[in-house]
Amino acid sequence: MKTILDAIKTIAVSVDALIKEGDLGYSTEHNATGDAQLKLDIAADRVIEESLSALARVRSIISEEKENELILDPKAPYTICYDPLDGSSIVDANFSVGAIFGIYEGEPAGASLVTAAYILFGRHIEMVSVERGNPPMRQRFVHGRWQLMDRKFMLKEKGRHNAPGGTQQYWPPHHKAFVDSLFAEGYRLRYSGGMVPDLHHLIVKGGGIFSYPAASDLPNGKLRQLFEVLPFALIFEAAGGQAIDHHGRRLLELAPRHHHDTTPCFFGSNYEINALKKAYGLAT
Ligand code: P6P
Repeated sequence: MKTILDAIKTIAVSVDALIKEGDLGYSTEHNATGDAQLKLDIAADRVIEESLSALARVRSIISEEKENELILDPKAPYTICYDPLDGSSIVDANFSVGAIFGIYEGEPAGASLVTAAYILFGRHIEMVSVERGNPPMRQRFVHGRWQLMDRKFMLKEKGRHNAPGGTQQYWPPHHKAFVDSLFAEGYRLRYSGGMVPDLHHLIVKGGGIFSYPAASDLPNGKLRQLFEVLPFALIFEAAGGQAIDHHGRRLLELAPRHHHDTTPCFFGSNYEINALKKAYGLAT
């Protein structure tokens, strides 16, 4: 697994350079979910595909930017699912964006996710990785080298930040009432529209909640299970938090039928997730 994580570090530096120099224009293409693709999406995807294809022990790679799985070695153990540039719709505003990786042993699903990692392209490059069972590992790339940071990064029982995703006018009433109840308790709004910076912020600040509900415009949510949701579920659970769907199921119990399936998702500290379960009429 170290070889794969080292490759992701090298990818981080290459994609960061692309973001800084790259063409922010749109291509004529669309990804599997129908999103228009930036030339940067395609360039980042190409860098990652090239790097991961050169690794041993990788059975296949599945990109958010491509419809089909790329089979590399049918006898190898790992399938790597990745979102090469998450938040490309905010990169032109110079907001921080990220890349997300889920490494699965066997058919990709919550139960087969063995390692999750994300890269945050911010003031400096930061990588967070969690291997199932191992403590979380947090490193940042500053002044040309990777520095190991605090390994603990545990969430507190209760946080102070609320990151509500989606379009409010399409939220179900009980979700709107839940989000408003946190603000009425004094929670601060922290939402950039980039999943990686928004969830990284909760981890660094020690808690709170990120929510992307089932809504009338997106009844199955927006975020993709294999490339976005399941990797962050492993990371949040490793940090002592919870990661559930709108039925109260642990996200790591999900098994998508199709590679690009999405799901409503909630990530956060215990207090906020339990409050959401109550608002949704779920057992706590
Ligand atoms: P909304 C970015 O497009 C993304 O896929 C995630 O990075 C982010 O959390 C979400 O969509 C934002 O969606 O509907 O709140 O703008």
